[in-house]
Amino acid sequence: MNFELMASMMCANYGNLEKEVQDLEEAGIDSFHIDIMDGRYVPNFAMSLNDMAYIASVSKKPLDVHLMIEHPNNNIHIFLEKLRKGDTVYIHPEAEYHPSTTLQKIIDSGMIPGIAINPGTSIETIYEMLRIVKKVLVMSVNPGNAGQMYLPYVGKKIDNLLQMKAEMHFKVYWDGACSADKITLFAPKGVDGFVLGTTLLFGKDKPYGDILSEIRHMKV
Ligand code: S6P
Ligand code: MG
Repeated sequence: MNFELMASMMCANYGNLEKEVQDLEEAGIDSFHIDIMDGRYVPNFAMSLNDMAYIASVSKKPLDVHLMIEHPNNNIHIFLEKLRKGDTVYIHPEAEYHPSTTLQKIIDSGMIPGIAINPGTSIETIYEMLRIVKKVLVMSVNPGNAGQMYLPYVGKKIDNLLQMKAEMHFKVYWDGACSADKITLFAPKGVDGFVLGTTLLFGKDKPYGDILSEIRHMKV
């Protein structure tokens, strides 16, 4: 079964970020998930513009930039300038008056446009945007922190989105409290990728390579 695995870099060891990036690349990670927070849209500050730019400069792997910031249209160009063509940028539609304008900026700059949808956001409110974006990042925890509990009501929304993805041409990604049982259940249903944080990848007594290889060899 083919699915992507992304490393949630806010969970990485900042004592040696370069080594973390190298180790994850050697372990076979598909992309680096970068959680940018502004302390307003979410009650936390995680990674910064400079963290993102640094990882973009030391890795050839794609970046998966998750903007948890208010009104991204005001300053998204600062992020886009530091990315490489083909990187993905997700915005939260609730954080913007005109999210389709912001998504167009992402497209025009050669990046892959995505939306991140919160546990409490229903598909109906973002329906038209599903025709614009290439990726939908479904939050299975409330945005703002790593290490939270999975919110089970999100599963039904993912099932519903998966019904629509072929006709509307988007991919579906999982973000939050991703455990092995979620991958074995949702990869066969059609979820295209999973963001791995403290639940499955970081802070364990095993090398990243062993963890990623176990995930890829799980029976799904
Ligand atoms: C949360 C953020 C996520 C987390 C990830 C951490 O606001 O968007 O990307 O970093 O969920 O994973 P875990 O396994 O610690 O929940
Ligand atoms: Mg995220």
